[in-house]
Amino acid sequence: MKKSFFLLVLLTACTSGGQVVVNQLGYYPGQEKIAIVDASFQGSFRVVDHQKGTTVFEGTAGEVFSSLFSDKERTRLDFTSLDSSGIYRIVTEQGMESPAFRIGDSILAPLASAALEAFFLQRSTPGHPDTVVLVHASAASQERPEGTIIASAGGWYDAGDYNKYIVNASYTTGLILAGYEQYPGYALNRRLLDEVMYNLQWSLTMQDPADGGVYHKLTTPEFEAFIKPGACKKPRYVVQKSVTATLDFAASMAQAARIYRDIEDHSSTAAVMVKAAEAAFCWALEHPDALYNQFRMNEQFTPAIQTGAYGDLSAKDDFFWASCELYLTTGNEAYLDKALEYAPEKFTAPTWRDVYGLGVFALLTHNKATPAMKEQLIAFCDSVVSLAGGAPFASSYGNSARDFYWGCLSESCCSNAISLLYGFSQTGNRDYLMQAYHNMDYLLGRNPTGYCYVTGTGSKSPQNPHHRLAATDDIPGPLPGFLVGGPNPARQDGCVYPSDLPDECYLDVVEAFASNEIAINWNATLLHLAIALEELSQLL
Ligand code: 9MR
Repeated sequence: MKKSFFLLVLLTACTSGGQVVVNQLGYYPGQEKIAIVDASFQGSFRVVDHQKGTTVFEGTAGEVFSSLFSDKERTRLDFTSLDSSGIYRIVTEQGMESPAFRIGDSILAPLASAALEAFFLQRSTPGHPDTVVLVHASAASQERPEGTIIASAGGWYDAGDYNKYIVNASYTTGLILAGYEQYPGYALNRRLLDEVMYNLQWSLTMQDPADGGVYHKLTTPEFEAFIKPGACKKPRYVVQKSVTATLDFAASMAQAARIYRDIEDHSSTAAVMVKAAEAAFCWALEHPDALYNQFRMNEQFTPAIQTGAYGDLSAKDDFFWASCELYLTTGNEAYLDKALEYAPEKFTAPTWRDVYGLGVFALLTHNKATPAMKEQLIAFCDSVVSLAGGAPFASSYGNSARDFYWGCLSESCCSNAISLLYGFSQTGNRDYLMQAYHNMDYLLGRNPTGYCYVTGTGSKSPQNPHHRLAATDDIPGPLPGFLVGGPNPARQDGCVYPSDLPDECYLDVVEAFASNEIAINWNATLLHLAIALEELSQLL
């Protein structure tokens, strides 16, 4: 009794709290390999063969870092020099253990293919055939008065809901195809192109052939309940054409036309796409102020539309992205002039709301970026890398309370890492490369909650995402390959969360749409990043 009391005191003196978190998928042999003890800890640790229990590496705890927004401390365990392939776990002197993880090649290949197949699972057919879609009053035109029936079949559901939104869909295909252009050697690229084409075919139906404008979204007035797709009865509408949807459509169609014109079975669609893109751009030039404002729309038209708004206060970034893609595809210098007119003043990692980065990526890939754009990207990468020095989880992401908001794991953690890799391709700066891997480590388990935030992956991953398809398919567990939104202290869902700390404000229940939804744009960042890191692992 006395002895165990003494042991307990000793243990508490050396550490408080106590999980050891790792990237649950593992590490490439040449990668920096860090595990984190979720407490202040001094002492030794071992990496052991997961099955045999034999020790393959011994080390001592590294630096202890304090969180900048909580009173928590975390300790680094560095085992970078272990580079032999195998399945391992970490055991500390006091007996704390990490989940099992792998060291070896092709670590992220299964993640990339799961993230790709997640798009297949999100297909809206046959659940919603969308052969009978009504033109909403806000979208009525002479040729298509209110109530006109159009067909708008295909396309992926946006997220946990069953609607289809052009702004987000265009960002999604744009970022995936940017990855295709940047990493042409990826083994599943043909599959990727076919899957992306499925969504692009739907996007084409969202353009009004009479004037080139593009409907902002295809939606029910309110979100459907958590019912099977085939059981949904609410009418579906196309609503108001918007300048952001039209420009994002123009950008993604121009980009796709450039890529698919050389791909067997798709070249005829590519010809249609470039025309659609140019017509859309013309419409946008004539309607630069047609921003989507759902609140104002609902004051004028019925039925009121309450689903995701994807509203935006500015279309400048959308003008930029569309001009860049149209220039690269057509070679028409007038588009280059437009791109320069709307060029950003600083680099920002791309999100559905801010697509400047997608234009910059396209220009970089085709060696057409201006020196200023390159400098801005490098300044961005340097500032991201500078955050990693004292980072409790050895990642540039997650060190500020502001890193946590709706969709943050995609919009910040993944999107920053993708941008770092464009910086790496421009400069060869290996700090950028290494930090991109560290962001992926954060995403896949080396973080405060210990969750690997991708469904069906790792040893502790979301089981109950806010995902109507998964929740109603009569099969226990989630659909695999989906990144969830991540910790979000704003908690717009009103759920009771286990912690108030920004980086622990994550809840794995179906109702928690503010932290536990899935979405195609978030998966696009996951897919692009997983492919990039898998392809670049040859350089480690
Ligand atoms: O990703 C969007 C996020 O940036 C917004 O803060 C949030 C609230 O407007 O909406 C998110 O997008 C949702 C969309 O509006 C509807 N489908 C589900 C999307 C993911 O939550």
